[in-house]
Amino acid sequence: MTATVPLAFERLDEDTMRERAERFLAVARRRRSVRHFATDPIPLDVVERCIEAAAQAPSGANKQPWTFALVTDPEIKRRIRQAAEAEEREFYGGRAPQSWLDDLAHLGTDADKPFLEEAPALIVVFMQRTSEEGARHYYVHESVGLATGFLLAALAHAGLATLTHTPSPMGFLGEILERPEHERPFLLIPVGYPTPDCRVPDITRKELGAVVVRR
Ligand code: IYR
Repeated sequence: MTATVPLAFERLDEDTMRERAERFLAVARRRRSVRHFATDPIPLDVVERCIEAAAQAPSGANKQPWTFALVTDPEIKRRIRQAAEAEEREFYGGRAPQSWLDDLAHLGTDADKPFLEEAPALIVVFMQRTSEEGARHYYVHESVGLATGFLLAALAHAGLATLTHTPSPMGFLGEILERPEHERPFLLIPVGYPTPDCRVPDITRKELGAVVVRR
């Protein structure tokens, strides 16, 4: 048993709780996946603070099985774009079953991924399947998923746009970013400002009644 410390927890009055829940819901509602990024620079110190927020997520046995590669080097972004587009051409050109392509049609996506160069930063989230020494990690997908959720929320809250991009397969990210064998790419997240004329698909989220069951 490790030593314990007093919990830092503030009980809020209910009106304050409601106000904060509403404000966070507004941030979550406004967040949309963006595929058209301005090339304007972004404050990287803000992005780093958001990565720190992500790294506060709970994880199996507190192993914190994640690495965030923050990529701003134009040459590395170019290599990532080239490799991603090569995989995506295979995906759109026959690897994906027609039913999958049908499900994506309303998003208007294709194999061209200019945002991988246009966005001023890419965050590549890696999951550590084991520790560097080969010790066991637990609930790795759940843990890294939680940290990634924290990251997307923190970036949206800080005023930055993101895309959750999953070129498949994405083993090339470990190679280009020279990550060790025990790490596997989890998600590729372009970060930046949307272009002024950015448009997004006209989609909606399910209403509360469709996602909650009360017992
Ligand atoms: N990885 C491809 C295809 C794609 C798959 C899903 I599921 C999406 O929600 C969106 C796209 C691409 O990025 O184009």
